[in-house]
Amino acid sequence: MTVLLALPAYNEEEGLPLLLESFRAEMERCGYAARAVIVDDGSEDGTREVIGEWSARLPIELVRHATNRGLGETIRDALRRAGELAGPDDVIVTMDADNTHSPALIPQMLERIGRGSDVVIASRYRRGSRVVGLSAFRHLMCYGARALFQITLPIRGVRDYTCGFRAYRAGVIREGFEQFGDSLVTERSFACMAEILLKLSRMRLSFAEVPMVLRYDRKHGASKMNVRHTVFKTLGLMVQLRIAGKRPVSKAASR
Ligand SMILES: Nc1nc2c(ncn2[C@@H]2O[C@H](COP(=O)(O)OP(=O)(O)O)[C@@H](O)[C@H]2O)c(=O)[nH]1
Ligand SMILES: [Mg+2]
Repeated sequence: MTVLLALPAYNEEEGLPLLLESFRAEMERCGYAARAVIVDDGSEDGTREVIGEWSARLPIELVRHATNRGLGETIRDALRRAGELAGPDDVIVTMDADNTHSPALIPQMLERIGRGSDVVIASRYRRGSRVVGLSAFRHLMCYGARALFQITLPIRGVRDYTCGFRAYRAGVIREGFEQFGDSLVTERSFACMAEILLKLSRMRLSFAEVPMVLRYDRKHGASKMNVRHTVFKTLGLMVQLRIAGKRPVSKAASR
């Protein structure tokens, strides 16, 4: 089994090397084969150089966007490429590239996949979860999103719809693209994380969560999330998917 790390990266020269080092060390400690797909979304800082340096220490496939296209297209390209590269027993892990998520949680996520889950979310809303360093305002926004999603579009086993730290059985991602094509991810904004989950939930999968400690205090620089825009887009997504219903959707019907 290989762990394929699929990373969206936009101007992450500070966090990315720290994340890659702890990922590599954790995979080595547990004896997992590891590789990474990193989509550099038109970064203007040293992200590309960091990836170049790290390619000698970890098998990395770099996908480059010439200009900044936003998280949606970036995570879509990362997942699609990881799905193409993955073998049948492999696991695809997505994380933020800003070193606020800890790879030490990956073995627990893999264990849940080993026990039959298809998608495992590192969740901020389980016993033992903790969020360090996030503003009260962002807390409130995240909590509001959680409450609204759980009421309007519940998925069994899911409380954290928006966190970017997840493990997917590789076949789930391949099947997701077969079913939905590019429309697996249509949101450009941060709302794409919820969109992916809600679309996959139409495929009769098993979802699980493990408690995460989010170390937002480790973040270098400001968040790239435009909160107002994200709230607006997220509400739009809720309405759209709520109207579409939760029935299984074929590729043709989802276009
Ligand atoms: N491709 C792309 N990735 C982005 C963009 N903005 C943020 N990201 C990536 O998305 C992830 C989440 O962004 P981040 O700033 O950590 O958001 P926060 O943790 O919610 O405040 C990180 O890996 C970023 O590099 C963007 O415009 N394009
Ligand atoms: Mg982050």
